[in-house]
Amino acid sequence: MTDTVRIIGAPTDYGANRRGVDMGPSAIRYGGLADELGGAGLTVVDDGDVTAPPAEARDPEAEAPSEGNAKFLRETREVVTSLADRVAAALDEGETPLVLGGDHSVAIGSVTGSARDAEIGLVWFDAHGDFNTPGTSPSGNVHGMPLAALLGIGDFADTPWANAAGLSEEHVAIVGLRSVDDAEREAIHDSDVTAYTMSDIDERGIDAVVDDALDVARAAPDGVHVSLDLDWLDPREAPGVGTPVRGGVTYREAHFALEQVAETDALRSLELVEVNPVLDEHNETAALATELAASGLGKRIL
Ligand code: 6HN
Ligand code: MN
Ligand code: MN
Ligand code: MN
Repeated sequence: MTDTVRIIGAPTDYGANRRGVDMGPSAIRYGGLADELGGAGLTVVDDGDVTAPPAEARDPEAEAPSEGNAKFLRETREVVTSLADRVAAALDEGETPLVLGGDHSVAIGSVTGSARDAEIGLVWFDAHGDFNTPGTSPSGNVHGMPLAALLGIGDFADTPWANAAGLSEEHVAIVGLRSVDDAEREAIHDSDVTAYTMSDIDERGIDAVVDDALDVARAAPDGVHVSLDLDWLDPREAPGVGTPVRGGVTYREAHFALEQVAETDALRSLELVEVNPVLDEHNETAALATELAASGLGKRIL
């Protein structure tokens, strides 16, 4: 990665079931992001937010029938298209994009932009598989679908807006799974994605699992995008998320994992998603996100 980080906010909640995650970018900035990154010796440029009108201003019923059981898919498409352009532009300038969500559907834009004219790997730190499609989703929430969208799984096949051309299943690793829907389980098994559950972390330790996940992603020649859903952490450490699941990684495990990311020197782009300040306690999840970003971007203690 380069020493200049470009912050790009994507303030959406179209993809989530709980309102408030659209305030994530503000909360993360307010939580001290620029100071944390500056303290890590990085030059920080803040690009502001991509435009995302509030859900109230949109009509969720106005979907094309082919988009089926997926709420706000059209609005999501608009946001991820402009986000992808911003991410690609930052990379063209030789900067490292840092995307602030917003719900996890924004990853469709971050990864598509990062994979433009490049063959990248992806590490997805999450309690959830995010492997649903409009046809399998139990909720209709697009934040449960971004990985399937990026890989063109199931009814996402041949949807040009969602397919990241420079991303192959063999270069994708999911880490920390503990809440997977039946159809997602099947789709993950049928894919060439590598998936590690919390049990894998219990059994082998965070070091071995994250090393392996990074090896999967680094097999791609042009670097790694890291997508960090804050619900990857245990809700005791990260209460401000819309879909908390008990039994996540600890504060120290999360930091160690992000330090491993920095150590590989393969990071191309990073995103922090699903911080919901309405559900948070004194902005602690947002502040935690800033610390984890600094670790991932190379902060050193000594
Ligand atoms: N996230 N699997 C559930 C669904 O509605 O599809 C939960 C998804 C959560 C997504 O946290 O990014
Ligand atoms: Mn997620
Ligand atoms: Mn999640
Ligand atoms: Mn190691």
